[in-house]
Amino acid sequence: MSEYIPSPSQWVADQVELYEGSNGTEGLTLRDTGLPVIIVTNRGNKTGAIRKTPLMRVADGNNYVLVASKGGAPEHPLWYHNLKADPDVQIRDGAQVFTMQVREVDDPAEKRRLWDIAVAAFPPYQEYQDKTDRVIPVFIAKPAK
Ligand code: F42
Repeated sequence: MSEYIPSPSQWVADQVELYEGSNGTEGLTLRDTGLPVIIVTNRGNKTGAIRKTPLMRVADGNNYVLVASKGGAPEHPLWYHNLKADPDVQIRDGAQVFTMQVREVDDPAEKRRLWDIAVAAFPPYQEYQDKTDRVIPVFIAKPAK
């Protein structure tokens, strides 16, 4: 078992601790938005450590859409590089935990469809895209075979 290294961002680490510590019964939403969050558990591509990243819950059937927005920051979040290097993840959605595999969505039509679903679930994603020069990456997570 690898070491788990919490996020250096305190509010993020706090959300993970509450969410996971309660087995997905508390800390389920982003601050006061009331909008649901999932927790992605993955491996760091340099440290090999376990990382846990809360993201907005964007569902497409049994799949999840992961949006690497980082609040519209100029650079991709580090978890983007982690998922590119190792696509095997666990996703906690409330009390349920799924073993999943992620893939970055490159196809323009597929990306447009998933982007629209993401913005419907969390409208600020569009503001984040509008304020940054980078194209925000999107992953699709599917149940592992
Ligand atoms: N971020 C999003 O991008 N999209 C969302 O939908 C989203 C929703 C959300 C909801 C609730 C919440 O609490 C947070 C939310 N966030 C969302 C923020 C998200 O959880 C991340 O904190 C944010 O995207 C920044 O990701 P980051 O991976 O850049 O995090 C930094 C702060 C971080 O953890 N840095 C670590 C550190 O020690 O500096 C390094 C982490 C790391 O992965 N290291 C790798 C390793 O090997 O261990 C090496 C990575 C490399 O390639 O260098």
